[in-house]
Amino acid sequence: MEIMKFLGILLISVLPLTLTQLPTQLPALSSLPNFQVANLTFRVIDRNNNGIMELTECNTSFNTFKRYPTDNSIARDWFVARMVSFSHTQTVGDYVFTHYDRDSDNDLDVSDFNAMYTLFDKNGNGVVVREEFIRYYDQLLTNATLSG
Ligand SMILES: [Ca+2]
Ligand SMILES: [Ca+2]
Ligand SMILES: [Ca+2]
Repeated sequence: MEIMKFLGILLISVLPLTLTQLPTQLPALSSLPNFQVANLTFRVIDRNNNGIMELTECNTSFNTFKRYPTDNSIARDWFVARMVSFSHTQTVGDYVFTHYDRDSDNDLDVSDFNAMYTLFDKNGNGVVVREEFIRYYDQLLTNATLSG
């Protein structure tokens, strides 16, 4: 009896936390259309939520993919594993890595991300706005999916 009461109290104290966490939880990316995945990805990268992906935000995103904070680069295996942990398929992770690795040295570093930034910036005005990123990433994911 005591244990049931304890569990009841535990449930009541944990429940509000679970409920407030639910809306921010991302659905499995593999179940969503690429356009929506691109949209969600932009929302994660655009930390100050101003509709622009600043180069600093691009670099912050690069840092979150590092295995250790002191690393200067990201190896293919680690990058693909991270993509899979976000419920992308292995094929998509591999394709995106190959695309991001602009100098094809099988390592992602900040120069690759800077080069990616100029690719995202379709109109070449020095900033990447939401629409530019979403269009680019949507197409990249579509190509990646087709590659498998
Ligand atoms: Ca921003
Ligand atoms: Ca590289
Ligand atoms: Ca632009």
